[in-house]
Amino acid sequence: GGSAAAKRRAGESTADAVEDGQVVGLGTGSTAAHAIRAIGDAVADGLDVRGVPTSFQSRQLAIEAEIPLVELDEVDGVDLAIDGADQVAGGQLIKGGGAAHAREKIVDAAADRLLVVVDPGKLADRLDRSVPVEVLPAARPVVEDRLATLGGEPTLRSAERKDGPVVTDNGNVVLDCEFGAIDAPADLAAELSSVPGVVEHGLFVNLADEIHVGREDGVDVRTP
Ligand code: DER
Repeated sequence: GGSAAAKRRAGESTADAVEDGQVVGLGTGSTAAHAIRAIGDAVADGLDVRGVPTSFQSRQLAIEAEIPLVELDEVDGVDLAIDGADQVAGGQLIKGGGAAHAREKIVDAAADRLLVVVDPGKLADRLDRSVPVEVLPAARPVVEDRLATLGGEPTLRSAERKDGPVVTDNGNVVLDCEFGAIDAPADLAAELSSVPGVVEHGLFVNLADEIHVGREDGVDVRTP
C-alpha cells in the first residue's frame, strides 16, 4: 500500500539528514529501502557513512547500494536511525509488518535520533492495528495464553511462499495480536515485554524523533 512516490520522497528526505562520518541505522521495509538507496547515491558522491543493518533485507539492500556496513559491536553508538512503520499515532508506532522489529528496535533505540519514514496511509488518530509479537517457538502456547489474558487475540503469522509459520531472522515465530484501539501504548508495551517467551513486540513508544510523511508533492516532517 501507499504510493511509491510518497515512499520515495519520505526516504529521500531522511537520507538528506545523514551527515559525513555518521553511523546510521538502516531500517527494514519498502519505505526505508528508498532511504537506503538514497544514502547509497550519497556514498557514491563521497559521503563517508557506516550503516548498521536491521535485517537480512536491509543488509542486502545496503550491499547493493555499496553502503559500508558495520555491526553494533564495531561502533561507538548510532547517530541516526531511519526506519518505516505500519502505523503512526501521536508519535507512537506500531512496527513489525516485516517481522524485523526485534533488531530494528535495538538499533532504533540505540540511535541518538530516529527518523521514521511513512506514506500518509500509515497515519492514524490512535493505534489500532494488530501488534506483532516475536516469540520463542517453544513458548508459543504459553505466550498465546498470556496475550489473551491481556485482552489480545493472537494469530500465528503464516508464511506465504513457505509452508508453516513466518520464521524471523532470529529463528523465532510471530504472533500478530489484535488489541483493538490502544489508548495506553506505554502500558501495553511494558506488559508485553514482561511476558516470558516474548523476544520483542512492535510497539515503539517514545522512540520517534521525526516523522517524515512523503506525499505526492513533497514531504511533511513532524516532530512528535
Ligand atoms: O517491519 C517493519 O517494521 C517495517 O518497517 C514496516 O513496518 C514498514 O514497512 P513498509 O515501509 O514497507 O510499509
